[in-house]
Amino acid sequence: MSTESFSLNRSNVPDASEMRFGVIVTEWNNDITDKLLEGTLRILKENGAGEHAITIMRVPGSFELIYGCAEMARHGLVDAIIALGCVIRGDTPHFDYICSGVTQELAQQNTNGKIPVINGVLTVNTHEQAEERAGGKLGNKGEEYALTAIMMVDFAWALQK
Ligand code: DLZ
Repeated sequence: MSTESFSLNRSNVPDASEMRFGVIVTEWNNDITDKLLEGTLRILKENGAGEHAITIMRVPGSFELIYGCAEMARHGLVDAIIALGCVIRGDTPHFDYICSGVTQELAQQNTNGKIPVINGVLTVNTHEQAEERAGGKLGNKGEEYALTAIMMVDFAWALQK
């Protein structure tokens, strides 16, 4: 199944009114990441998250999401972090290094850290593919990242009961 035909079930989303979220957004490709942010905020708020419960911070590029997420988690003020970035393939191997570095490091943070870190980094071949996924014909992936964050906080809290 293509990932493009997959979507999360939106009918039974946990209440997010007591949840606190960190959203870290890259300046690189900010025409795309700002749209991902819009989608993320829309869904967090639609499901009850208050304005005051969402901390938004910016970092230069996707590589800096690693440090940003680790530091935000260390401060312990949020229940989940959503990392929003967009890496577009260029003419050099830089794309591969950034993508694998960010993916591995965010995975490590999920394994070793105390809160879920949602990988909201689009990795695409062209700017057009990014636009399609940031409010274009394939929807806004920021919405999926928000739903995922809510579901993972609910998961974590269910284990604490
Ligand atoms: C350097 C770079 C390049 C070429 N492309 C992107 C990109 O498409 N998306 C992105 O988020 N960041 C890019 N960067 C910047 C790196 O993520 C990082 O900011 C620098 O390598 C400095 O650590």
